[in-house]
Amino acid sequence: MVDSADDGGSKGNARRQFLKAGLGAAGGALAVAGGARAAEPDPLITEVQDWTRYLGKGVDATPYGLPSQYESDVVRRSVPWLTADAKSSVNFTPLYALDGTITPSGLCFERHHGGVAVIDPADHRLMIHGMVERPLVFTLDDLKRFPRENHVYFLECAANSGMEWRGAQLNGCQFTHGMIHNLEYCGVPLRYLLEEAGVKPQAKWLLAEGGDASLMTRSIPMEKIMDDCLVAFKMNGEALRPEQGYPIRLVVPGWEGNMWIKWLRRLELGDRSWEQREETSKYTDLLADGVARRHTFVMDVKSVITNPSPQAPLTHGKGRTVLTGLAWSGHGRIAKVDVSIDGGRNWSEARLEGGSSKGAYRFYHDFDWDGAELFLQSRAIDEDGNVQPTKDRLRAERGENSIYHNNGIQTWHVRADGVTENVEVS
Ligand SMILES: Nc1nc2c(c(=O)[nH]1)N[C@H]1C(S)=C(S)[C@@H](COP(=O)(O)O)O[C@H]1N2
Ligand SMILES: [Mo]
Repeated sequence: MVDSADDGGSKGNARRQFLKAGLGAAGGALAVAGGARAAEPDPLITEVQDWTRYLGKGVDATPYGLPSQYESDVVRRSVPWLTADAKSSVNFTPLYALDGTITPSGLCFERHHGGVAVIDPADHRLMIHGMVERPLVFTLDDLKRFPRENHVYFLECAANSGMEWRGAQLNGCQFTHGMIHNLEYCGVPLRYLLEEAGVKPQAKWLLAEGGDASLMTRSIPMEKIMDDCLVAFKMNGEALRPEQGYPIRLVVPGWEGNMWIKWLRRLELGDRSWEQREETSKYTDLLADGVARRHTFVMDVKSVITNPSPQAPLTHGKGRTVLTGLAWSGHGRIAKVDVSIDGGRNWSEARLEGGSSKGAYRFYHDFDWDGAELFLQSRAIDEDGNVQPTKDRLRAERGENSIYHNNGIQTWHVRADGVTENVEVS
C-alpha cells in the first residue's frame, strides 16, 4: 500500500513501496494478520552496512567449510542425567533447526557404547567366516572394487522416544525424537561379499561385530542380508564421519539402529541367532504379562512435527504459519501424513516433499494461525497401510514397561503467547 500523504514524485513513491516491501519480508506474519501499517525507514536498507563496505575473506580461508557463526546454537545436545559416562552415551540431532530430509553430517546424533574408535583405514580389515566355502578378509581398497550403490535411508535408535512411554517428559523434539538421522549412503551390497565367500546352505543368520572397544555384536537373518544391507564407506558423498563408524559401517535399512554396526570388522555366518546382549537384555520389549517381544527389528511408521516445537516456538504472532515435520517407516514409503491443530479432533492431509523408501519424508501444512492455543499432532501412514498409533493404543497393546519402539503420536501445546510445550493428548 502506498502512503499518499506526502508527495516525492514517482521516484519517491517507488522508494516508499520498496521500503514497505522490505518491512513486509521482515515481519510478514504481522503484515498479513494486522493489515497495512505505517512504514518506518529501515536503517538496514537505507544505511551502508559493514559487509558491503569491506572485502570478505578470500577462498581457502576455511579449506573444510563450516556453518555460519550465526548458526552456533544448531548443535547436537545430550541429556546428562540419562547416562553415567559420555563414552557409553547418546546425543541428539537438532531436528527443530533442520529442514528438507538429509541430516547434515556434523549434526547426526551419536550413540556409542565404548567411545569413538579411531581407525586408520589402511589398518582396517573386514573378515567373513563361519558357514562359508572360503573365509575372506577385505581391506577398504578391496571393498571399493565391488559394484557400489547409493541410497538414502533413515537410522533410528529403537530407544528413540523411549523416555516418553508413560507420558510427556523431555521438552523438545531434539530430545524426544532426535535419535534419528537420514543420510545418503554409498556402499557395496553385502550379498556381493557373501557371494564371493560362498554361503553354505545351512547358514541362516549372520553375526556382525564392530571394531570399537564395545565390540558390539548383533545377529541378522539371512533374508535381510541378501535383500538390501550395505557395507557403507561414504555418507552424504564424503567418507563416513568417525562418529558414524569410519571407515565402514553396516547399513540395515528400516531396521533398528543398534543393528547398524559401526567400525564393522567381522561377519560370521551361522545357523541360528547368537542371542547377544544387545538382542536379549537390550532391544527387547517387556510386555505387561512379563513376556518380552524379541526380534522386533523393523522400525514402525512414525512422524513428528519439528516446527513449531518447544525449541522453535511460534514467535511471529497470528496469521501466515508454516507447520513442518518428518515422517518415516521401516516398511518402505510414506503414503500420507495427516496433521491436526486441535489435538486430533480434526485432521488435514499434509503436503509431502522429498523422501524415499526407508528414508525420511518432509511434510508441510501451511495455515493461518488465529492466535488461539493449538494442540499439534501428526500421524503418518505408510504404503503397507500401517497407521502411526496414539500413545494410548500403544500402551494398551504393550503395557507400561517398554522403552523401545515407541512410535506413538506426539503432541505439542502451542500457547496463545507462542510458547510451545511437550504434552500428551491420547
Ligand atoms: N560398533 C558399534 N556399532 C554401533 C554402536 C556401538 O556402540 N558400537 N551403537 C549402535 C546403536 S545402539 C545405534 S542407535 C547406532 C547409532 O548410530 P550413530 O552413532 O551413527 O547415530 O549405531 C549402532 N552401532
Ligand atoms: Mo541404539
